[in-house]
Amino acid sequence: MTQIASKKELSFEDFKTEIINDFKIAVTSRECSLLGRREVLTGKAKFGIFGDGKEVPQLAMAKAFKNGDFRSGYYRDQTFMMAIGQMNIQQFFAGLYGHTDIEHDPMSAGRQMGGHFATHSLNEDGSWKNLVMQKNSSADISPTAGQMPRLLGLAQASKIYRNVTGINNKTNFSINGNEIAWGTIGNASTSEGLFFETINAAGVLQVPMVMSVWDDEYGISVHARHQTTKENISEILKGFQRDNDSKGYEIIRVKGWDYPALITAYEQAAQIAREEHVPVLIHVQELTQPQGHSTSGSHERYKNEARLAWEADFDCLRQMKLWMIATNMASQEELDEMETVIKKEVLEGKKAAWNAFVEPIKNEQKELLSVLESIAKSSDNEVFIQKYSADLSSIKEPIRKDILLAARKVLRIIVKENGRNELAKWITDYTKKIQPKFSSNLFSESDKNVFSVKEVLPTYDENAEQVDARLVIRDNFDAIFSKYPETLIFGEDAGNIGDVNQGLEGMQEKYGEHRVADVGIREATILGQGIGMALRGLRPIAEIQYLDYLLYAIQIMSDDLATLQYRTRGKQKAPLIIRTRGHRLEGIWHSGSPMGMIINAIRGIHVLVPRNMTKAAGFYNTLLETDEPALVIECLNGYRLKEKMPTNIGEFKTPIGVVETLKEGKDITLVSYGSTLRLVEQAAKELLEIGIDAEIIDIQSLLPFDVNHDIIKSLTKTNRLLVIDEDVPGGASAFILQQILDEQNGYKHLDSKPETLAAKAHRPAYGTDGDYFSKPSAEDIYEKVYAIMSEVNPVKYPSLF
Ligand SMILES: Cc1ncc(C[n+]2csc(CCOP(=O)(O)OP(=O)(O)O)c2C)c(N)n1
Ligand SMILES: [Mg+2]
Repeated sequence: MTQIASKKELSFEDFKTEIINDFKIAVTSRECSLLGRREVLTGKAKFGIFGDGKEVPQLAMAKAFKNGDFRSGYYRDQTFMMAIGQMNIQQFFAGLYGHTDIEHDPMSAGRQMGGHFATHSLNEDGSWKNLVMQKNSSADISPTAGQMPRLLGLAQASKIYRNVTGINNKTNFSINGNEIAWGTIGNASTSEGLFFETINAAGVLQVPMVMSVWDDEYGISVHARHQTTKENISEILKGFQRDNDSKGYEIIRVKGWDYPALITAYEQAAQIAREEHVPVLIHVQELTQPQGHSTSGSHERYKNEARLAWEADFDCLRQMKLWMIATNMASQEELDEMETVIKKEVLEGKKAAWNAFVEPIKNEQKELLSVLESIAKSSDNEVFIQKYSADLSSIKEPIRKDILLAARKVLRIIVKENGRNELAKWITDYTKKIQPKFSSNLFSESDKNVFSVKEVLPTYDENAEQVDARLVIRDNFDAIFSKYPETLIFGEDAGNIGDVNQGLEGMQEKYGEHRVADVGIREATILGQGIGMALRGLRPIAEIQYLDYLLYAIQIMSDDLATLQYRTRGKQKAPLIIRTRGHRLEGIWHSGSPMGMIINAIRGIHVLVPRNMTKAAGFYNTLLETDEPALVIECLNGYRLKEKMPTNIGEFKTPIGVVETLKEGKDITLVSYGSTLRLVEQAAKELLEIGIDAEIIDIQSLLPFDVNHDIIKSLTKTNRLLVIDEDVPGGASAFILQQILDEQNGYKHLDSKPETLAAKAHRPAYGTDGDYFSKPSAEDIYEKVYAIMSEVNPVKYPSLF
C-alpha cells in the first residue's frame, strides 16, 4: 500500500494559476452547498444533499480525469462535475429546483433530485456523440453502492477496446483502451455487497478502474464502528494489494484535506490504471460534512463536540486555504476577496436559475387565468370560478400542480355549461404538453427503437433436417459474432464449455476469451459489466445462468438499467441484452418463473419470452439492430427438442411486441407463452376431439405487450378468454389480463368470465410430479376450458366434477 503525504513540492510558479482556479471552484461549490441548503429550508426546493466537505479530493480527481474517461459515482461529487466543466452554478440550482428542461438541468431534466449527476452521451436524435472528445459521467442512482456494478463494465470496456481486434477503430468510444473508469463511493456504502463484489471482480479482470472512497467516518448518523471491520476499508482490503507474484490492486491512502498529496495520489493512480490496466483503490480519509448528511437532519444530534470541533478544523477547504497562504500562493486578503466575489456570483446564478424555473410556469398560470376569466363571464357559476381564479393568481410562484388542479376543479363546476368545451380542451392540451416532461424516454425514442425492425421469417431448405434446438442458437450466435465485432457474451460457464446447454459450443475457441468469457458467480456485476460496456458503445450479452438467479441482478436491472433512458431524459443508453433460460425444469430454484415480479420491476427493459430457439435467435438478431435493452428468457427444457435449421441463420428476425396465433379456433382464446405453450397445444388437440375449438395465442413478448391489439381481434371471434401462466396466481397473469381487459377493452367482447390458470402459490417442487402438482398441466388446462364451455352449454358438456 502507498501512503501519500504532502511533500509540499509543487512549484507555485508553475501551478499558482491552476491552484487558484481550483480554489475558486471549491469555494463556488461550497457556496452552492450552503445556499442550496437554505433553498430547501425556505421551501423552494424539496430536498438537498450536497458535496460540502469533499471538495478538495475531487479537484485532484478532476485533474487526472481525461477526455474519454467515465465517472460512476454518487451524490457528493458536485465539485468534480464543476471542475471537469460539466456543471455550472445555474445548472446546480436548476437541478435542485427540479427544472424539467434539459437545457437548464442537463443532469436529468428535473427527474432526479439534485446531486445526481450525468453527462450527455447522446445527441437529441439518440445517436452517439464522440465520447473520447468529452469527459463522461454515467448517470447516478440513489441506492448506495448501486453505482458499483456499472463501474466494472465501464472499466472493462477499455480492456475490450485495447485487446479485441476489429473494433479498435471505434474511435468514438476509445483510443486504444486508454480510458479510466473512476468510481466514487461513501465509506459507509462500502458495507454493501455490491461494493465487495465489484472490488473482487475488477481485481480478477484487471481493468482500469480507480475507486475513490470518500471517508467521513459516517453513513448518515451511523459511525464507522458499525460499518466496517477495523473501521478502515483500505486496511481490510490489504489482501488485494498486488505484489511481484500476483496481480491485484494498487491501494493508496491519502488525507482528504491535503491538496498536494491528493494531486500526487491521483496522478499516480491514473498512470497505473491507464497504462497498466491495473485497478486502484484510493482511500481518502479524514473528510468532513460541514452541514451534516442532507437537509433532512442535523449532525449535531449524533456527533460529539470534539468531533464537531475537529471537523471545523480539518474542513478540507479551510486546510487548502491555510496551505495556500503558508506556501505564499496567495494572501489571506486575496483569498477572502475571491470568496466575496464568488458568493455574489453564486447568489446571481441561483437567482437566474430560479427565474428560469418559475417564468414559464407563471406564463402558464396567466394563460389559464385568462381562459377562466372568459369562461366566468358567461357562466352561472361566475362567483365560484372567480374564487378559484383568485386563489390561483394569489400564488406568486406557482407549480404546475397548482395550475392543473384549479383547471380541473373548475371543469367539474361548469360540466353542464358551454364553457366546458373550451376548458376541457385547454386541460387536454396542457396535459399533452406537460406530461412528457415527466413521462418521456422510458424507452428509446430514436429511429433505432425496437419497433423500427421489420420481421424477417426464417427460411428453410425443402428437406431441412431437424436438429437439436441448441444448434440453432449456437449457429446463430456464431453468425452474430462474425457480423458484429462489438458483440461479446459472458456468463457462468459461458466460455470454456460454451454454456451449460451448449448454446455457445466452440465460440470461445473461435472468437477468443475476451468475447466469449467465463465469469465469476456474481450476477449483479455480470449485469453491471453489461451496462457499463453498453454505455461505451459495445454490444454486450450478459448471461444469467438460470432465470431463478436473476433475482441477484434484478435490483441493478430495476434501479440502473431500466431507469437509464428515463433518468437522463434520453441522454444515455445501454442497449444491453440479458440472456437467461428458465421456466419448467426441476425444483424450487430451477423451475420458477417469477414473471410478474420481473415485468413489474423492470419497466424500461423489454421482456421477451420465445417459445423455441428459432424464435429466441430471431429476437437476438432483432435486438442487435436496435438501441434498447432487453431480457430474453429461453426455454430451459427446449435445447434438446428438435427444430429445423434455418438457411438464413443470423438474418431472420422475430418482431418485438407482436403476438403470434399458433392455432385458429372459434370457441375460446387461450393466451400463454414460453414452455407452457406446448401443454396448451396438447390440451387444445384433446379439446378438439370433443368439439371445443380453441384459438391459441403466443404472447412472445410480455413487454412490450401486443402492440397491434391482435388478442382483441381473437376475442371478437371467440368471446371467451383463458390466460395460462406458470407464474404464481395474480403474477404475470394479472398483468396479461389488465392489458387485455383494460388496455385493449377486451371486456366488451366477452360472453364468459375471463379466467386465469396459474401455478400454485408456492415454488414448484422437485421432479416430474413436483412440476405436475405445482404448475398448470395439460389436464388442468383441458378441465379449465371444459368448465368454461360447460357453463355455456351444460347439455353438451356436462360437468366433469
Ligand atoms: C440501498 C440504500 N440504502 C439506504 C439508503 C439511504 N442512504 C442514503 S445515503 C446513506 C449513507 C451513506 O453514507 P456514506 O456511504 O458514508 O456516504 P456519505 O453520505 O457519508 O458521503 C444512506 C444510508 C440508500 N440511499 N440506499
Ligand atoms: Mg460517509
